[in-house]
Amino acid sequence: MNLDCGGKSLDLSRAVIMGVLNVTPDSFSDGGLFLELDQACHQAEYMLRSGAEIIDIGGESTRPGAEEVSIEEELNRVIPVIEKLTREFDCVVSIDTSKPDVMTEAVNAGAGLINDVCGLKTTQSMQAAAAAAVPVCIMHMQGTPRTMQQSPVYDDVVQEVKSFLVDKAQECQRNGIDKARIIIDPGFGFGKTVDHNLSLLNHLDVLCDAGYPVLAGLSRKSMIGHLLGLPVEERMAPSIALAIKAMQNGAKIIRAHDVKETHDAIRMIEALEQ
Ligand code: 9MG
Repeated sequence: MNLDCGGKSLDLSRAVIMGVLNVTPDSFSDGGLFLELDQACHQAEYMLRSGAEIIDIGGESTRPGAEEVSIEEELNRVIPVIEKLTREFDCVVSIDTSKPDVMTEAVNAGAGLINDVCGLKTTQSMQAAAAAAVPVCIMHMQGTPRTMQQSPVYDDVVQEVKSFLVDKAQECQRNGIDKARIIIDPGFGFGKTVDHNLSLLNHLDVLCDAGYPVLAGLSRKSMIGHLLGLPVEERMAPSIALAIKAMQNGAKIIRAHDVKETHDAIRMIEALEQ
């Protein structure tokens, strides 16, 4: 299955890696390391050389309790990076935002995918994504980034997340977003306890059965800290283990910070399974 990202095609017959590039001063796991334009582009280049096929650029942290950022500030952070990356590299750039104006400007600047952790919650974001005519990743979140980890509750997390995503995908199609442009994502860590995350990961095939490519973002997430007691800077190996599990359960896009290591591990598993 191919995903047409504004002229660049992604082959999703096997799992591809989306490298994380945060251009925020407060991002939870890399602390705004890549704030400067040149540094950001060097990091992106390293991720592309290491096997990333998508670079996901975020100008506002989604970590619980993070400061909100104005549209202007978010645009100032992401647009120069998108322009430089799309000028210099042959890659798919994804814009991690929930703001309709940022979606529009980012796609005008060359972004080929919209990644909205709020799942196109507002009419304006739905309209902006429809007009942008690039693929959209709709993610499930219970609550808001500020409140999401305050006792999330589900009767059946897998079925509830699946039905939210299927309903949302249908709403997207009613609003003019082609089915072939929709990616779904259970939103690991977004309004979920460790048990909820484990159920979703172990039953990811149930989400895949909905008929949309599934994106999994597990890299460096706090569930690793809860399960293994490791700080963020020591979560690479468990993140890779989770990425492999997600791939084996059907995920087609793996969102990762440690691209080279994740890519090598995934390709090795594929080689073993061939
Ligand atoms: C921006 N961001 C942080 N975590 C994420 C996840 O799990 N999925 C997606 N789509 N985006 C994420």
